[in-house]
Amino acid sequence: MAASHAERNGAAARFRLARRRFLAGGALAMGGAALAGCWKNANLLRSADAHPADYPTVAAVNEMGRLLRARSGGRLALKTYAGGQLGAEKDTLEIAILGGLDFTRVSIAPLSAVAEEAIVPTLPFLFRDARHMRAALDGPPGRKILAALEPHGLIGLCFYDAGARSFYTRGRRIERPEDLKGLKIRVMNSDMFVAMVEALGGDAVPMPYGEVYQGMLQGVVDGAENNWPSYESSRHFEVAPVYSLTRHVMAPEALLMSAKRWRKLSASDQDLIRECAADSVPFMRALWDERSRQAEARLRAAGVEIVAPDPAPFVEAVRPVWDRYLTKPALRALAEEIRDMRAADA
Ligand code: GTR
Repeated sequence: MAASHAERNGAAARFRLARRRFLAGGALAMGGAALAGCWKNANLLRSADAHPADYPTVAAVNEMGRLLRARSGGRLALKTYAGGQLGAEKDTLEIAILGGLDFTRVSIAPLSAVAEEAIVPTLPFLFRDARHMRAALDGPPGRKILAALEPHGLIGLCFYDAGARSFYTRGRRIERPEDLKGLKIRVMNSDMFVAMVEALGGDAVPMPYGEVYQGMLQGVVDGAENNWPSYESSRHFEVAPVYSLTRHVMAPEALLMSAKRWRKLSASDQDLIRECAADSVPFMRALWDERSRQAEARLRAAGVEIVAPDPAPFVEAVRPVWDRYLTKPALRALAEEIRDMRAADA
């Protein structure tokens, strides 16, 4: 059904507000400038990651750095600051936009406040499986989404896998959407995630990843949602040992470069960076598949209680979220282009 003018205006206003909120950070702007001042070696590029050093996203960016160093004859190098050392994803994004950080690897979810196109791959139940997701992101839809970031100060280099996210709680089994009622569920910094959890009946609490363990321990939130590898490496399973396989979102990761830094590079170095980023993707996917299998096996062995709900009522409950975020015809067309990819293409 076509969205009314009022609905379209409402969505646009919500987006502008989210974007303003996102970019309003005086202290961070100063932090960014200070960080930029420390960068002595112009050929050493820095990247940030919320995950620990052994996580597949960090390994993939390190692999990209290895390729970059080798292919530039040692002229360009890349260092990753893992474990959230440079701040939460929202902060590193902001610092990269301001030019204080060269790269950042983040979930695509907080980018929804930067460019509306980034909302599309975070829509619930958009991708059928990993194969569909990879085909969509490697193809024209993925290229459109990465290119949409450029006017907002970020060069979208590539997507990495992040599997499917499922809910986990301190005790309640989530078998039907009603089971989320009255539960405070931590979500990433994304209005779409807030809307999704609310559509399912839960109370959404946006919170940086690094604070979730304590948040659950202290009962500030009752649960969260994430993929197997993050659920394991963050040790969230220790405080929230009931994992319900809702697989509601397959929001990918993105590797981004600061457009300010990008513009200072020669065209050939820009090409080289794009090429090395693209070549790190198959490396990451192989690591990801292996890590997901291992994490699931280790969590099962550790005694996590696993619930396998029927997805149908969850799919039904989040339908209004699609309508709410796809009021612009171009965004709806992008989502439908992905949804309708034939099995042969995906
Ligand atoms: C992980 C993702 C991180 C971060 C985290 C979160 O799956 O890899 O980039 O976004 O989820 O929930 O904040």
